[in-house]
Amino acid sequence: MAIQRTFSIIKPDATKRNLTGKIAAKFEDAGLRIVASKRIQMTLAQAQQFYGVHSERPFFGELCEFMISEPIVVQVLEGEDAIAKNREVMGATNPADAADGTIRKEFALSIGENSVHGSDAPETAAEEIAFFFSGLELVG
Ligand code: RTP
Ligand code: MG
Repeated sequence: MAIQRTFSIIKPDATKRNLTGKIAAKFEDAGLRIVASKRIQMTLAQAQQFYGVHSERPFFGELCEFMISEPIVVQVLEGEDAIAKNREVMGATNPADAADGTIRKEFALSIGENSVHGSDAPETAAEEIAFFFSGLELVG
């Protein structure tokens, strides 16, 4: 497997509870290098654009409001098979289904307030990285 980059968000429920460092440590412990990182607060328009793929889902409004409720930490993670590795470390969307040792099992509050986002494929990873970061901010 080649070296990949993926995009991660530490979500409002986690930043609010001061879990940024503990979650970042989970990525690093799994062999993912944090090659870019910044704390931001999204506007509603940005959240709606970022989650546009879910615009017809019943939870869309709630999800966008949640994502702008507190600052978030956006990161680019790099490593061998980074996309799959990150999703493994994150655990299942619903913390009730997440495996032991995963971020969502340990920290998530609910299926909505589930502490982290991670890209699901190379195409979405590239789009999501470009949505939040310029080339100058990515230091391998
Ligand atoms: P993510 O995109 O955030 O990495 O998570 P995922 O692939 O595991 O989940 P996805 O199906 O893409 O859903 C995106 C986010 O929407 C919220 N959600 N709420 N209330 C609900 O039933 C529900 N379902 C999904 C979660 O915050 C999920 O991460
Ligand atoms: Mg997803």
